[in-house]
Amino acid sequence: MDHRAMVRLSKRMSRALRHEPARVGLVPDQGGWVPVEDLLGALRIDRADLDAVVADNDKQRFAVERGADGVERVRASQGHSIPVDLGLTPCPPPARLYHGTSDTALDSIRATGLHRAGRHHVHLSPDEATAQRVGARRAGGVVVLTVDAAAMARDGHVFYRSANGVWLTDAVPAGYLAV
Ligand code: HQG
Repeated sequence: MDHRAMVRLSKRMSRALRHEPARVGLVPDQGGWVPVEDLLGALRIDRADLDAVVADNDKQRFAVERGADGVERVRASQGHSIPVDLGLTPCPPPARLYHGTSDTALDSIRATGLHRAGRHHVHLSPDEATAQRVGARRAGGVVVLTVDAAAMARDGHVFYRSANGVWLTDAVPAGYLAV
């Protein structure tokens, strides 16, 4: 598979595992897992292609695990809009985290802080370079906001770290943000 085919398949897998499983006849369990065989059938792909996307994916979006029942399952590590309990345990964050967004969102973010939009959590990056890439997905100029995660943690906000290193929290009030 060439790079473009990998990106295309990664997007189809994201859609099936994070947003619209029913569209392709999948029913993820509470943790968001589906049997690997079911995903292969639903997307009409072979195992080698799935493994290639799971292994090479730039962001390690997907995880494969064998359950106690011997069945191999796959899920997205974060980014869902369907209800899912990822079973993450709260984790003390680094002092600073970063959020990449568009300058067109700045006024609104200054007024109301960061919201989770359609996803389960606000997504924060561990470094500025990653946040830059996240923000570059939006139209407009990229802005990287610095989040005072140390202060948030002190004030009782809970953070989680997904299997692929994305930091998650429910919301970031404007007072903890700096441009
Ligand atoms: C913005 C991708 C106005 C927020 C990425 C963002 C990430 C506000 C957008 C992951 C706002 C939500 C998540 C407010 C937040 N006013 N705009 N008060 N609060 N926003 O896609 O963080 O490729 O749901 O800044 O790389 O961009 O899917 O979140 O622009 O890791 O694996 O509302 O998704 O990963 O957009 O991206 P998103 P995000 P994947």
